Amino acid sequence: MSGTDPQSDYENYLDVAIDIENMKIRGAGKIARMGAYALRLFAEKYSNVEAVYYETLEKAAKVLYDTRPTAVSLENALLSVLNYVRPDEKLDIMLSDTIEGADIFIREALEARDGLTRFGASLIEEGYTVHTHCNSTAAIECILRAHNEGKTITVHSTESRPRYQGRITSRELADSGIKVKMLVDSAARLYMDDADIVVVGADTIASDGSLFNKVGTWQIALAANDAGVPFYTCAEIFKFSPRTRSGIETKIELRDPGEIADPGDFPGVTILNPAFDRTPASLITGIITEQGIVDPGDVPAVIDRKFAGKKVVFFY
Ligand code: RUB
Repeated sequence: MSGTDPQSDYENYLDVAIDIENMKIRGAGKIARMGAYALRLFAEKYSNVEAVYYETLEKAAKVLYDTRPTAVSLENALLSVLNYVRPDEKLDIMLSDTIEGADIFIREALEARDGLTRFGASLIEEGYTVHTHCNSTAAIECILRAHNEGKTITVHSTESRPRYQGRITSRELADSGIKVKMLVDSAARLYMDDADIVVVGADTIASDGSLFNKVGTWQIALAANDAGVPFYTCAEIFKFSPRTRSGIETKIELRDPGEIADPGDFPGVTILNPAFDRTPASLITGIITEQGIVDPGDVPAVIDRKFAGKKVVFFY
């Protein structure tokens, strides 16, 4: 999960796509950086002088986009590279622009994540119990920063069935010396009375201020609301969805039922495996970004500022 992830050993952009799809590469921030890196790789290895480069680049971006359609971070990373390349340029310029566009996105994405931790950590006070869900690097970095500032913190970490990313979070925070209590997802309400704040990650912030994040987040937000606990999501602004401004909805990724149980053991049963859910704006206290804490009602203005003049609908 470090800042060095894109310098990995991949030979081909398709291998990156495969590993995003099978979740070897996961988490909204990381898949975005690796998506940009995959287009960089595409340009580095490009040898097909017969084809129209920009069209093949768009096709490669579409293949990458289709791997995890809920996280707008990936889509925005790909758009950011595509927007950086001018289709009427000479091939060598387009190739070097693809590489430069990817590098810029990756650098700015990491800066954004680092930037938001200042605001996230300031919300976590001495002696707080923080509830988090799944495995969000942005949320973890906020918690670690508060811990490194000398605050004594306890973390409640829901394990996040079926892929158990919450276990990664629990180990990571415990290894850093933070007191962690891990609970099954369905115990979230039971222990919410002991929490002071909820801090989770984000795959997409839609224009109505709602949050798409790991399935179970919505229930945690409802539990927090019921218990009077503030609920925050960490979202670098590249996780805000400009396309939802024009009414194109965010799809919830449905994954293989086999991740939950062997369908052969349940004849006649349909196993549902949504990877994400949508938490409405009314349950969100604030969105922790690199620009400060954003009120869900201010999301359209943030989107309009960030994406002004950019082409934002490619894959629909
Ligand atoms: C991970 C998840 C994370 C967000 C944010 O889901 O929902 O909360 O992606 O992560 P999955 P980050 O494991 O299915 O990718 O803060 O690291 O960008």
